[in-house]
Amino acid sequence: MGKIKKLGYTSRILSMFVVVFVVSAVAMIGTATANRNLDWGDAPDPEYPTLAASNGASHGYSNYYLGESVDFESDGQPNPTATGDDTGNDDEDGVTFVGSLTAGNPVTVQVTASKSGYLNAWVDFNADGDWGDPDEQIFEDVQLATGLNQLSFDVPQGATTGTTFARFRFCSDSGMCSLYGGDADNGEVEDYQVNIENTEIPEFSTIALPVAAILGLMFFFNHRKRRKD
Ligand SMILES: [Ca+2]
Ligand SMILES: [Ca+2]
Ligand SMILES: [Ca+2]
Ligand SMILES: [Ca+2]
Repeated sequence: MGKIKKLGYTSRILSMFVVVFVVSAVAMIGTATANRNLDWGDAPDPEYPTLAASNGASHGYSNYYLGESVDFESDGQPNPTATGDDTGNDDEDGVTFVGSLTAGNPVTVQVTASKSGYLNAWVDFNADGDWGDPDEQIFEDVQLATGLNQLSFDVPQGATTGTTFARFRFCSDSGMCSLYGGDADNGEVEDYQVNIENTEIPEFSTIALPVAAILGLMFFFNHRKRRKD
């Protein structure tokens, strides 16, 4: 009986130790999560998911970033021009559009990566406040090399002319930041205001005069040449 009683006492001590260990481990994980330094976007919210309350994009602070640097914020930094993260240390420095965005045409974009990793990006081509419409994801887990990467994407024929917004997310692994909202273990999010320019053919009156002038000059010189002959 004494032995059984002793075993019961030992197992109670062991159980208590296990409970204390598990509770401490959970508390430590919770503290680590709460204290993570995160990078957030700055596209206007609403409509775009930028703030934590809107399931905005966030990335654990790491050595995977776009451009020359990444900083961390306590929450998204939305403003009307997607420049809320540019104050102080401007870390929105990894993406350069070469030339203008025009409907139906390709655009070159230069993206600088701190390490080899994966890029996902979106442009709100119909300017309806989301990046969820068909063809709005312009890069899907595209592997980047360390340094400068020259990429291109097509602006859809039906893209809405005017101001809209783009989001670029970069991280270490494929699939880690393939959605435009939500948390990723590492990397960076950079949001940009972009302009889709008008490609309409100029009105007849604006092209008729130069064309008439050229034709007139051609006729004049041709006429003079024939008189000399
Ligand atoms: Ca930042
Ligand atoms: Ca950056
Ligand atoms: Ca959209
Ligand atoms: Ca920005």
